[in-house]
Amino acid sequence: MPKNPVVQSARPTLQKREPNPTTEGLAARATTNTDKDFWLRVARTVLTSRAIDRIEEQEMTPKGLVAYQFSARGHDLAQAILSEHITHPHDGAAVYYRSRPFVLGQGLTAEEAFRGSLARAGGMTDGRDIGVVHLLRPRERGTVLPASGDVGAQYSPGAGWAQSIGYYAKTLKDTSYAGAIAVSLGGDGSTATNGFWAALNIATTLELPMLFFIEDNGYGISTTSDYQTPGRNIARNLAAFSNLQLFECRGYEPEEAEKNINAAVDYVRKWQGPALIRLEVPRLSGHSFVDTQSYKSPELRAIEESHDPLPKLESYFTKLLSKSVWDKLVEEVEHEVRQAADNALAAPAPDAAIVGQHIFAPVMPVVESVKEKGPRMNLQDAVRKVLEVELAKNPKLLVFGEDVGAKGGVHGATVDLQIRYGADRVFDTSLNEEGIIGRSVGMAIAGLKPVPEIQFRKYADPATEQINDCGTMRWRTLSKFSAPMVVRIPVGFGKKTGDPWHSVSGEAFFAHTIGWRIAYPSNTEDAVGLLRTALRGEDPTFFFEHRALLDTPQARTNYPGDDFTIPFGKAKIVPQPSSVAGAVAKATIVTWGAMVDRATKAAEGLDVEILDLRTIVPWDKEAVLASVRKTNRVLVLHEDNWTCGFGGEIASVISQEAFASLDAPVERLATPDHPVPYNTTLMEVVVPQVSHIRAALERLLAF
Ligand SMILES: Cc1ncc(C[n+]2csc(CCOP(=O)(O)OP(=O)(O)O)c2C)c(N)n1
Repeated sequence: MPKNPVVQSARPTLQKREPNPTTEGLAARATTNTDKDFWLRVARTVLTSRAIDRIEEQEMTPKGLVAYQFSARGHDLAQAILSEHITHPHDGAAVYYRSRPFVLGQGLTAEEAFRGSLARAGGMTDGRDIGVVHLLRPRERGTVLPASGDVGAQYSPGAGWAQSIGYYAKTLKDTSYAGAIAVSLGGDGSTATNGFWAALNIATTLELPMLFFIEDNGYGISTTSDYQTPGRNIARNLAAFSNLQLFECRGYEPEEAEKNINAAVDYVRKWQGPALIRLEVPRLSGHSFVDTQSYKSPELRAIEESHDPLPKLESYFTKLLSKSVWDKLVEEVEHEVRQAADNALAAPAPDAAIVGQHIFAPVMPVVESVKEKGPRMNLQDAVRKVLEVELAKNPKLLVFGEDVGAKGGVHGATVDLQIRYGADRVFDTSLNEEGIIGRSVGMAIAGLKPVPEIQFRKYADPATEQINDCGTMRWRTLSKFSAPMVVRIPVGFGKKTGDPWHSVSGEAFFAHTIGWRIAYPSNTEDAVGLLRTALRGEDPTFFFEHRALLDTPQARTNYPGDDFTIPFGKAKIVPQPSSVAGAVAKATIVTWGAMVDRATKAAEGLDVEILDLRTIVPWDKEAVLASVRKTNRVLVLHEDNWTCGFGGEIASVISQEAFASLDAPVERLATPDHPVPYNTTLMEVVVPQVSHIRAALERLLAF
C-alpha cells in the first residue's frame, strides 16, 4: 500500500471573510421594503394558503376526504415572505409538513395542493404520500427537496445541498451557482432532533451557505418548547456557536418579519456562510386537524389570535396599496381556490396499476463486461483503485467520511486519494452518521455522486432515518427525485478477532430497507465489478467490504480492468478445485461474503455447487432455483445472525417455488442470535466455521 504523506488541510477550502456583523445592525440597516409587487405576491400566497386551509379544515377533513390536515395558519406570513427571497435557480429548500405557504410561493398550485391532500392523481406524489410532505422541481425559483415525515430529517439534506453549491461554484467553477443558498425550515420541536444538530454542525464547521428558518410556535404538538431547548429560545442558546449568524423576530408582524428575513437571506447569500433565524409565530389551529388544543388555556388562545398575521398583513397592505386592491385580491383568490378545490374533487384516483413502479431506477447493466488480466490485488487496494479511476472519470463524484481524507480511512481504502483529487473531493467529515448520509442525500439531489464511507457496519445505526427516507424517495416522488449514492461499509468479523461493535454483518436489516441495492463481494474481481456498477448506477447502494477479506490471499484476484462491471443480481458458481470433472453436484450451497471461502473449504471432496450471490438486493432467484432443481438439496449459509437473516428469505422462496424438487428440508446455517464475541475461541463457537459447514453439509447429504 502506498504511504500517505501528511496533507496540509483535510478541510475543503474555507473562504476568509470579515467578522460577522451584528444581527441588530443587519436587520436595522435593511430598508423597509415598499415594493408593491412584492407585497402583492406575499398577500396572494398568504390568502391562497388560508383559503386552502379553510376549505380543508371546514369542509374536506370533517367529511373524511383529507386524512392528514396540517394547517399553516399563523406560520403563513413568514413563509410567504421567505419564499419571495428564495428565487435563485440553484436555491434549495428542505421543508416540513407545515411549509405549504412557502411551497405555494415557489410555484405549487392550489389545485395540486388539493389533489395532494385528497390523494388524487395529479398531486405531487399521485396519492403515494401525504399531501403536505412536499417536493417541487424548480418553477422559476428554487428546488423544494422532498420533505420527510420524520421531524428534523429535513436539515442534513439541506446542509448537503449547501455544500454542493460551494462545490459547483468553487471546484467546478460553475458561475451559475454564485450566490445560491440552502434553507431548511422547521419548528421549535425540530431543534431538539439529531438532524438539526447534525446539520448545524456541518453548516458551521464548513461555513456553508445555509439558513435555518425556525418557526417557533411554542409547541411540538402539545409539548411546550421548554422541553426542546432550555429557556425556550434556541437562538439565544446558540449565541456562543461559532460561525453562526443569528436573527430573531416576530414572524407575524409584516414589516419586522420582512426586514429580518431579508437580512438573514442576504447575509447567507453575501457571505456564503450559515445563519439561523428564529421567528415567533402563533399556531392558530391544532397541530393537525384531530388536535383540539385542550392543553392551551383560553388566555393563551386569545393571545395567539391577537398575533394572527392575516389582519396585520391586511392593514399593512392597505396602507401601502389600498383597501380596494386588498378586497379585489381576496375575492380573486377565493374564486381561484374554490375552483381549484372543485377541480381536485373531480380529479380521478391515481392509477393503481403502477403502484409498484419507481422503486429503483429503470436502467441497470445486464451482462458482465469483458475482463482484463491486471496484477493480483487485495480487495482493499482494488476498492481504492476503482475509486481513483471513477474520481478521474466523474468530476461530480465525491468521497468522504470519518478519517477518509488525510489518513486515507481507518481501513486504508482511500489512502492518497485526497492528495490526488484535493480536499474538496475527498474529505473528512464530522463524526455524525446521520449527517454523513443526510448530507449525501442533499448532494445527490443536487446532481453530485456522493460516495460516503461508514467506518463500520454498526456505526450506520445513527443514520437509519436518512437511509430509510433516501430509499423511498424515488417511489414517493414518482422518480421526480432520487438520491443515488454508494455507501461503502466495512462489515463482518476481522482476520484476528471479532466483537459486538466492529464485526456486525447486518445485511438483512438493509435488505429490508426499501429502495437500496446491496453488494456483498467475496473477492477482488467481484468487488471491482460491483463497485463500478454501483458508482455508475442511479440507485442508492450499500457496498459491503468484508473486513476479513480486505487483505487475504483467498479474496485476492487479478485486477479485471478500469472499465470492468458486473450486473447486480447475477450469482456466480464458485469453481471447485477438488470436484471431479463431469461429476453431478448433489447439493447446493447458497452464500456470500466471507462464507464463500469457508463453504469452498467445507465442500472439499464433496460434489457440491456453491453459489456466491454477490448481491443481496437484488438476489439471483433464478440461479438459486435452477441449482436446487438440479441438486435437490440446499444449504443456505450466512454470517449475519439467524432470525430474519437473509437466508430465511431464500429458504422461503425455495420452499415455495422448488418444493417438488427437494429431497431434503432446506438446511440453514448462520450465526446464532447473539452478538459476535471478542474472544476468538468464543467467536469460533458462534460464527459459522468450516467444520460447522461441513457438518451441516453431511447432514443434508445424508437425509
Ligand atoms: C422523528 C419523529 N418523531 C416524532 C414525530 C411525530 N411528530 C410529528 S410533528 C411533531 C411535533 C413537531 O413540532 P415542531 O417541530 O415544533 O413543529 P410544529 O408542528 O410545531 O410546526 C411530532 C412529535 C415525527 N413525525 N417524527
